[in-house]
Amino acid sequence: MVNLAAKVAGLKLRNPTMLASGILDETGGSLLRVFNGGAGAVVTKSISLQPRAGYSNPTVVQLENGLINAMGLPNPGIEEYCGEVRKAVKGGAVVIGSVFGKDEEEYAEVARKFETYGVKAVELNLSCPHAKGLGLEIAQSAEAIERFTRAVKKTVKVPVMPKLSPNVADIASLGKATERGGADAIVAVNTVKAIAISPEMRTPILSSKHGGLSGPPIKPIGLRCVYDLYETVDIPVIGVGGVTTGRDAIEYFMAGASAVQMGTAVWMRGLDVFRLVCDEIQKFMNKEGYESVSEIVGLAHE
Ligand code: RRO
Repeated sequence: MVNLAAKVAGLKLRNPTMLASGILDETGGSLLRVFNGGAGAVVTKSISLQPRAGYSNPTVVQLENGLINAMGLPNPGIEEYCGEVRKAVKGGAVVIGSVFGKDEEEYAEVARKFETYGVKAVELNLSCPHAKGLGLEIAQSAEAIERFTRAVKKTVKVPVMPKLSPNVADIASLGKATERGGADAIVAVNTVKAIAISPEMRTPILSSKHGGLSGPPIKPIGLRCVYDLYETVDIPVIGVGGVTTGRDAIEYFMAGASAVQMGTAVWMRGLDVFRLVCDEIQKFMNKEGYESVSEIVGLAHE
């Protein structure tokens, strides 16, 4: 009998799939729909202390097999978002709050508020690929990653999970920095810095020019990051980047991920994707004679 239950950094999940931050996570209702659709946990939109308008359109480019986005971190601010989190928590969802800010005090304050609203963990977005001063600069600095992680760890009791960028020279050394800051798990990875050009307009399509690529084209990059982190850190890794099928999830588990997140896959396969992927994972495990996900984690390293 295959058991899909997973435990990541003390967080108990009915299955090892999560909704990635940035999609269908604006309201408590949509978070609940995704959770009731089969996700093991749902990660909120990235939220800051003050509201942010985000960029003007166009903010998303659809590719054949993926997306490039530059939303610009739009969010209503943590206090306004409170009702949405509480609604999802009250409805029974396992909610993880995604946090960003301009300095470590802001990260700590937003995380603290999320905790009082009932989230089971906080994800620190240290990795938005295109927002000046709010992501990539932090994502490339081991010193900043350690400092921001430590500030949040000192403030909340729930598990703290920094989300790292693939747009760096050596992700493993940044993983070590999260560990020194006291992180409970690492989420790897955010989107890959990219650009889309319109030949007719002779200009980049996104209003902010640069954006973040997600979906199947980045799976090998995400897998490499998880593989390298697993070799280097002693805390669990949660894999994100191009997971669309159960087979993709298995590849991430074997690279070293204890759970996976999906975002673009919801756009590709619909809300049922969590149930479908869980069924596909289960079928593979049955066929190969595995009984629990933890048996598979890191197998590609042996
Ligand atoms: O809002 C965004 O444009 C955005 C964020 Br916060 C992020 O972390 N990653 C991304 O691809 N887009």
